[in-house]
Amino acid sequence: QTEKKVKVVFVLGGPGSGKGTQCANIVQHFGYTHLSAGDLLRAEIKSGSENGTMIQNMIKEGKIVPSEVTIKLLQREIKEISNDKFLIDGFPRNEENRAAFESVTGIVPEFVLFFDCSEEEMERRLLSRNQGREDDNIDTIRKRFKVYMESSLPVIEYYNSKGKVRKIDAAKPIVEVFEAVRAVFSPIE
Ligand code: UP5
Ligand code: MG
Repeated sequence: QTEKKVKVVFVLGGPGSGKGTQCANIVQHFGYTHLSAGDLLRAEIKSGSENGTMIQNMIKEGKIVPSEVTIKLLQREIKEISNDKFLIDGFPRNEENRAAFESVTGIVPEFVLFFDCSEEEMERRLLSRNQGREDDNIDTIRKRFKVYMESSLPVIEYYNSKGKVRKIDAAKPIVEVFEAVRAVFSPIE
């Protein structure tokens, strides 16, 4: 069986930087399929899977779920969905995630969309989101910021050194952020 050839864009940025919001816009305008690693993990908790309790505890502590769990969920979607263009939102979150995804799937991202936003603004957005996410409380938000700075930013730096990062000023209003995002995607479509 031949592996299907897919195009992947990683969508990275801090908690509350607007990854999910802008991915929805990219799906509408450019025909990608949106895979949010966090959404897949939260669905896994709800499904009552054997890993559910472990995932729930990790998310509550803002910690990064073991990569084999996340990669399996992403891989299942990529295999089952009959599209060849995917936005992978919120993954890879550390060096180990990045290296494991590359070696397990053989997929190298086309580029990395990076939403750059201040912690103050991200915190404001997360505290007013009101979607009942168990990690949207000030204690967990602080932990998420710390993990982001220590583990996730180095991944962005790695891709930056390879010339793959497309940096977006994500502190602006949603419509203006999408104008910048559109400018990144338009030339390649
Ligand atoms: N909003 C959005 N854009 C705005 C703008 N320009 N101006 C004003 N408001 C704006 O947006 C957040 C809120 O801000 C919304 O209310 C929105 O309307 C508003 P959203 O688009 O949801 O931001 P996003 O970046 O997607 O924020 P999210 O909270 O989803 O980011 P995280 O990276 O924290 O969450 P994720 O779901 O990716 O991960 C959650 C947890 O899962 C992690 O902490 C970790 O424990 C676990 N996880 C793993 O272990 N491994 C993974 O690979 C992925 C997740
Ligand atoms: Mg999100």
